[in-house]
Amino acid sequence: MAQAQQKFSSDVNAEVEQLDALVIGAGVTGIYQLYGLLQKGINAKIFEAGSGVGGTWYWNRYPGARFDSESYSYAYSFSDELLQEWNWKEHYSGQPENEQYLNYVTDKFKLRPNIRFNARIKSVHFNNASGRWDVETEDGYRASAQFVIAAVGILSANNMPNIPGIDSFKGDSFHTSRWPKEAVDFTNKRVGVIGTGATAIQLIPEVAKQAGHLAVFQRTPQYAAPLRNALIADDEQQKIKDSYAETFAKCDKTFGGFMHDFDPRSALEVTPEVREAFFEEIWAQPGFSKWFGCFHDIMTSNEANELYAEFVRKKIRERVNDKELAEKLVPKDYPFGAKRVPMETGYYETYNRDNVSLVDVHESPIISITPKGVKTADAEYELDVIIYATGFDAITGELTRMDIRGRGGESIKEKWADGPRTYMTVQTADFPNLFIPGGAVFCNFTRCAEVITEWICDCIDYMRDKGHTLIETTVEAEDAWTEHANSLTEGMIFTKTDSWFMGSNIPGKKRQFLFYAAGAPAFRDKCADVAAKDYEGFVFK
Ligand code: N01
Repeated sequence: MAQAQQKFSSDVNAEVEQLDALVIGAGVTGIYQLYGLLQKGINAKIFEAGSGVGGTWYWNRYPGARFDSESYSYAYSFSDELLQEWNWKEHYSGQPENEQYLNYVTDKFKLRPNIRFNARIKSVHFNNASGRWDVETEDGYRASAQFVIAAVGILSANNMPNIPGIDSFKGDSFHTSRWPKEAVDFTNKRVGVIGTGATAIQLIPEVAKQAGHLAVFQRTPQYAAPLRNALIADDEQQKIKDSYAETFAKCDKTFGGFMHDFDPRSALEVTPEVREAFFEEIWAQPGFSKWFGCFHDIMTSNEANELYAEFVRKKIRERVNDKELAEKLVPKDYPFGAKRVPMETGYYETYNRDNVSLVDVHESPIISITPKGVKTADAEYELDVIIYATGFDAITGELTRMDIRGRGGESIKEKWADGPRTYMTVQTADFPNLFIPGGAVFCNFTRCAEVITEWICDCIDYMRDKGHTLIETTVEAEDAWTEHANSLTEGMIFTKTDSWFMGSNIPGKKRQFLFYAAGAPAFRDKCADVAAKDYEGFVFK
């Protein structure tokens, strides 16, 4: 570490690119962050590991990848012109169109010249002498920036399971989040998918249509709910465009920044008939209505939750012909909504196909990957292709895997060994001028990404006005916020099972709810309040 800083502080030459702000990542957050900074006349650039923009929508190009929230509630809201000229084709848009959209935004606002592609970050070190950040990419390109904005996303660092023999497999293997750009042909192939999270549940029906045989290795069944996607007809398109203001106003008011909000009634206060009719009503609606539109107390009361969980189990059983198989697909030992609810299109019917089988690896665990396929405790499954739909080291993973070192030389990984410590999710003490617009708020991603990126732009603008060069959260503010954030999840259903929400899908990671859970409106109010109080909780130099 000391060596790296010395190397930079002695470098007073033009080989090191000088920037006011360096944004890491050209995903949904980074693109809008760059736009905002350039609007304010700040000399800013994105360093992006991929060869194109899109972030999540660049990397996760597996068959079936799509939005689970409405295309028009996930879209950027900052430009009326953009809203009016972009035509979403589907209510829940697929990955190819999402990637096109983000490319369109990049070009419309002339951002591409300020993006350095194929620039995977090797190190980000605070230089005590210059008071700036020294950044180096894996191919040796170097930059010095006053501000670093780590727009690295929340589901970026992938989770490859540590299964013995994983490198010995002779066929093709893919992680869903590193899917190749060329289409993968599964015709006549024996394919295995490991995992049954939201990703696998989108992918499995698509692969099953093509594969010779598909074996799904399931450890934990899911409460998946029908997405009910549809093409957007011309008259609907106009209505969507005419009602953007209302759509975003609605999202601003809801707990999760979605178009759906919890019903204020308790599931326990209504009659069984009213309850069942309401469950049927939300189940028939598209998207997350079946989760965020339910009785509010399904997220806090075990009793209320169990009523809905049983309703969902019944819905799963109705769709699978083989009763024994249906039972394996029905979750029984954790509450509905404790894991992120996957949205599906024909997922359960896929198991009625002759070319699809389910391997219950809870019953008979995976022992190893062999040159021929997957070996479980009681059989070996010969495969041509293995797909790892095994998820992510979420929220903190990309930051802790990157070599980011603050004022004292400590890395984020070291500092967060016992869980993340931030103020407002956006800064961590001893890492001055480092902003994390990371989306660590339980929120429809773009809705809160806009809030925090705008807040960062305003903050930098404020600093320029006042002549400040350095901003840093205080340890006191960080301690108070971390304690407050951790206290919010007490009693919440999320804590009742293991998932990436809880960090417990990653061996050795501290088990705690990783999102700020006070709701999107409370987070937005906090941002506004802190700014109005001259950035209370931060100190400037
Ligand atoms: O990852 P996951 P994901 N042996 O962690 C299993 C977002 N997303 O990529 O549950 C066997 O949910 C693991 O099993 P278990 C969305 O927020 C968004 O599917 O740990 N199995 C689980 O089944 C989502 O929540 C969209 O027992 C192993 C699976 O792998 C998030 O991405 C679309 C294993 C991992 O599931 C992550 O979803 C899709 C092992 N060793 C996804 N290791 C949108 O709509 C892991 N598993 C925007």
